[in-house]
Amino acid sequence: MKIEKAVLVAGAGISGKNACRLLLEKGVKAVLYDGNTGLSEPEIRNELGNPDGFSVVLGDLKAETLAQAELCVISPGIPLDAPFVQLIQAAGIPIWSEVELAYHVAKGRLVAITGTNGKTTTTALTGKICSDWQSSVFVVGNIGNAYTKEALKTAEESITVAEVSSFQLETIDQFHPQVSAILNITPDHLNRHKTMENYALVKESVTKNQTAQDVCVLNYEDERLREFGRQAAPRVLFFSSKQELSEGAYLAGDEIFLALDGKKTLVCKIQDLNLLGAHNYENVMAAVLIAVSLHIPMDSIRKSLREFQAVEHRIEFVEEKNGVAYYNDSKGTNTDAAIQAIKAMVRPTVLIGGGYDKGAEYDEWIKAALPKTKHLILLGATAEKIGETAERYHIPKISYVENLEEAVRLAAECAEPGDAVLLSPACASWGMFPNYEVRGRMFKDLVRAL
Ligand code: UMA
Repeated sequence: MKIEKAVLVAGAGISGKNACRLLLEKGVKAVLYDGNTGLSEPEIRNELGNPDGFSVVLGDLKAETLAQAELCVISPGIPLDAPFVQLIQAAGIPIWSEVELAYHVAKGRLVAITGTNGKTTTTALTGKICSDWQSSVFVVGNIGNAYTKEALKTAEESITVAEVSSFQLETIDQFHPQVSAILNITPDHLNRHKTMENYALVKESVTKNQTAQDVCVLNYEDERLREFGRQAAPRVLFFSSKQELSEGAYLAGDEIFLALDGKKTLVCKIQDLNLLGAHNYENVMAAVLIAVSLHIPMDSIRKSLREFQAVEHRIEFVEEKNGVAYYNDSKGTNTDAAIQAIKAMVRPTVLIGGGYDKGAEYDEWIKAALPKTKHLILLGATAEKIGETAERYHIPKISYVENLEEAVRLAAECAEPGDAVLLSPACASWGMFPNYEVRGRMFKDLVRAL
């Protein structure tokens, strides 16, 4: 990376601040820009240790700031059609994703996991399998730990396991994982990517620099990915939760098998895992295929699989109160994830949903919820739209509340012993909460305080 002028880093969140730290450590000047004038410049400077060669610009992006920059590193939350991004593009300044910047300085092997759902669980599980096997492992990306925070700590023997979102992939250039995985592609973030085709192409671009020496793990049951696998450049390894494959990983009854190079191996029984639901067995199969591609021995993989616990906010059991089981699925931020969560419920369920409006349709989710949901409690910007859909499908009871406190109170009042209460919003938390983690933790606190 040869930079003579400065790098303009857009977005002063986790990605932007860590990108600046990395640049400054490499002796490159950084200008951190954020549209939010409510942020405090001295606070940001302090947080970064008041370094030389660093400035902060808030509010409007001016021509003199643009003139200082020869590269822009963009945070994933910033859409490329934001007016200030158009100015950067018009000035001919190349735009790199924050993960692209990290990739340029990182060493060792890179695993990049994407897909609409399951990527956090698969990334966490793959990270555990890798770190149980060797010491230098970094788990980064959309999971909440910026890749730029860890990239300079990596060495030739390191493995970096990155969860990458479509937002992060939109502006990659040379980003080149040795092993990639696309777990599934179902509608999400369509307000940003506009069409399903665009969204799918962005996800598939995780393989764009891969060659025949690399591996891409794909879901055989996703028709688009099955087709994509036929013409992808890297070696493709499929997994299937529905049928036996001659090459790849598959679920048969309650057993997961690996078929590779003409040899069939029993990986584990689903009873050996601490994970619930068919989608989780897919995540396990993806992690196993990634791990064998990294030449981690099966005995070590098996031990890690047995020890792994579900990630926070993903169909996470909170507590049983008065015979009612409470589950936190705050990470169910789209309808597909929420469908998996309601399908995993084995009791009559009081379902809490609604949140930020990403322009989704709720029919499929409500249809999946119908057999189990006795009461639907809605909040947030999408409450009314979901409510209208739920009425069309005759969900037995629908209530509207102002906030999560009220939702938990009402759920506790109407749930009976033997029921479940599930927070699985099918929507992002934005608008009411800074992120799904804050929403999930608040839900757990409210449940524990009942
Ligand atoms: N901003 C602007 N102008 C804009 C939009 C945003 O200046 O038009 C500024 C905001 O004022 C704010 C900053 O950008 O100060 C925030 O940047 P960001 O939204 O990219 O947030 P980060 O803190 O950098 O977190 C990002 C990811 N966030 C998003 O993609 C929205 C985190 O994923 C990720 O964990 C983190 O980088 C580290 O890699 C979160 C997420 O919600 C969990 N991801 C989406 C999802 O999983 O569905 C994709």
